[in-house]
Amino acid sequence: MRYARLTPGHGFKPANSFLYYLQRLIVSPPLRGVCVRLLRQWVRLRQGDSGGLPASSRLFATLSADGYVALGLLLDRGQCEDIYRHFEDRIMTDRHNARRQFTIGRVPPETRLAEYSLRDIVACPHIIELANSELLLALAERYIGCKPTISQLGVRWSFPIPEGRSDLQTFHRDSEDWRYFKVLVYLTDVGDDAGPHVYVRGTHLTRAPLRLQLQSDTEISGMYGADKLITATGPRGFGFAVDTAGVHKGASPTGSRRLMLQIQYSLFPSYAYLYQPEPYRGSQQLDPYINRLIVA
Ligand SMILES: O=C(O)CCC(=O)C(=O)O
Repeated sequence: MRYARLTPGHGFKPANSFLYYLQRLIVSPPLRGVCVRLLRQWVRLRQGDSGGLPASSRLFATLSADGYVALGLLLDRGQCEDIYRHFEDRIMTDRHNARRQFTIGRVPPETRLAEYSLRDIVACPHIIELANSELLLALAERYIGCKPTISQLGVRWSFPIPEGRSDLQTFHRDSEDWRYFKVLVYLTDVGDDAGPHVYVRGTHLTRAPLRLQLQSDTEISGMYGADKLITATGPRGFGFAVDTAGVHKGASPTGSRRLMLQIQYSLFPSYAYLYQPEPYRGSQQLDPYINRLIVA
């Protein structure tokens, strides 16, 4: 999977412009709702449902109402350590300069965000199993309304850099598909100084502008009020589900660096990306439809 930039300002070119912009152009929430109902029915007719456990009604209701729900500890300490060790000598790529590649022991001081390859993520212990766990697939099936597709898998470092900020560290909305959400899981402890995720409650239900835009902290607190902001801090292993069609950002770390896993579930592939699925050598039986974009 090659990552294209979804936030404005980087001359982003989607893998399939027609399908990508088609879903972006329909910004009216009721009209999008009608499209989603028709499209999910089409997927249901072709794929059936996964026959898994029903999602917890509380998780589904909170995600639907707020756009954010805490999922508690999704990985234990030992699993987080296994993941950390797996990536310790793997190469990551600077998100803002693909020519710069390094390991965690040799991060250039000016690096703000850096990401591991899909191949290394699929080969990592616990990640594919978590993405295919009953809890997450049941929530995804309920929220998407049909068998979901895993349309993005990422593991990203955020480093404390005194000046500037990246697009992901400024308030924005994503526009990945007709309907989707992300599960974000911290792989290091994240307090206020480690760049926690910040989400504006309820904004996934509001109309998105036609042109994606970045917004300052002052604009966002002026528009929504500080009490609408959810700041997700938690120990390593803590995860939450978030509908990133709503306004959000990863705060810039001011003290500690942050490692985070990101799993995206959607109705269709994200037409922003070119997918190159990678071999999975683990023992879990995977649903080939749900995993088709990431696992060869
Ligand atoms: O790093 C974060 O917490 C936010 C990530 C983000 O903005 C995104 O994936 O669109």
